[in-house]
This record gives sequence, C-alpha cells and structure tokens, in this order.
Amino acid sequence: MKFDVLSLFPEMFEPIKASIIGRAEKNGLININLINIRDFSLDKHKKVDDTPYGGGAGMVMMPNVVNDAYNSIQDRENAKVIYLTPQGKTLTQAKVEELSKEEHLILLCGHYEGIDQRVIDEIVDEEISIGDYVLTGGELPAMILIDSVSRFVSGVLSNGSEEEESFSNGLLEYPQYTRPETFLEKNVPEILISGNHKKINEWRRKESLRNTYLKRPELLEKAKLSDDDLKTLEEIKNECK
Ligand code: 4FV
Repeated sequence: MKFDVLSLFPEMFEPIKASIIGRAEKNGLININLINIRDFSLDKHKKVDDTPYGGGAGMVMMPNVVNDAYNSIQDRENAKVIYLTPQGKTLTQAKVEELSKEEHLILLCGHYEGIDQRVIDEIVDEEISIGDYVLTGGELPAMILIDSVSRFVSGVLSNGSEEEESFSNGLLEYPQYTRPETFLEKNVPEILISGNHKKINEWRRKESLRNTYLKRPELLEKAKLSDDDLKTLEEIKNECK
C-alpha cells in the first residue's frame, strides 16, 4: 500500500513512523511519501495561500501550488485522491476496509479556510471527514486514515486482530482481561478461564451485544444479528431493567 501525502507540514507525520506503522514501513508493507506543498510555491516568499475572493476572514490555499505538488507524484494513474475535509463523508471502519483494497492513496491535507475549489474539482476523487468538528489542518485526519487503513494491510498486524474487533462485525467489542487473574479483589470472569471455547465465544458475543446496546444502540439497527442474537438482546434488555 502506497500513501502519498500532500501537506504544508510534513514534519507532523514523524510520530506516525513510530510503532506498528513505522515497522510496517521498514518491512516494506506500506510506503508513506511526504510531499511539502510549499516546495511548489514559485513565489520568492514561498507563498501558498491568499485572501478569499468575495472577502471574508482567513486565507485560502492557492490552486496552482497544490496542483503542481500533485503533478509531482510519479505513477499516480491508479491512485485514489482523498481530500480530508469536514465536508467529506465521515470515516467508518467499513470505509477504512474498502480503502485498504486500493494500492495507492494520495492524501490532500488542507489548512486555513481550505483549498481553492477549482483544484479540488480537478484532482480529488473522494472527500472524507474524521468527524463533525474543525481542526487547524488535515494532517491529523490523514494520519488517522493511514493508521486505520494500514491495519488491514496483511502482515502489518502480527496477530490478524483486525478480523475480530470493534465494528468488524458492526458491534462494539467485548471486554478484555489479562493477568493478573485478581486485580483490586476483582476476578476475571470465570467463563474466560474455563477453556470452554464455545461458551467463551457465546459470552463474548453477549458482551458485545450488551456493550453495543448500552453505548451505541444505533449500531444494532445496521448490524447483522442472528435469531440467537435477538434472543440474547431480549435477555440483556431484561437484565438492564
Ligand atoms: C477535518 C475534519 C478538518 C478544516 C479547515 C482543516 C480543517 C482546515 N478534516 N475531518 N474534521 N479540517 O477539520 O477532516 O483547513
């Protein structure tokens, strides 16, 4: 998986090169190429933004500088260009999994009031938002997208845990426990040390349904639930009364 990142602050991406993503890049499983949009400013003061036509507060990133930075990317014909913006569809695990099937993503990071619409119309394939709030720039959203998508690249997660986690089945995950068996006089649920994997999976499914019912009930509408799940949900609702 190749990521080309167009940003005015490529240095912000250093932290993402730590831990799992950094190791994945060292192992050649992913490649993160950072392009500083300011390098394409022809202006002696390296100007990349200007005042908005029609007036108003703030500055807008100039189209030609962004376009030249984009045109500097080699072999971009099969790439999908994503602009991180509050105007985009909100990122979900389903969208992350879909994007993980692409071989080349170009991530465009805005700043200030945004980017001139003409270059967006020219180069952007998809607009994605990480949530309904306003940040100072698209860099953090781009890092979130790189991190979440890279987890689906085979070999990035050593244990394949991306298969069984929150949202992988449309539900929140079940509670996790590890040693010590007793903590603050609280024991790990008996079932988990029973070795009865059928019963353990049933317990985990029930706790996933319970967590989702209590914390994100709207997810239950979209989740694929079996008749057993629906029966279990009734039990949970009665238990919560
Ligand atoms: C954002 C978001 C976001 C808007 C103005 C950058 C900022 C500035 N991007 N999801 N929420 N972007 O707030 O993706 O240009």
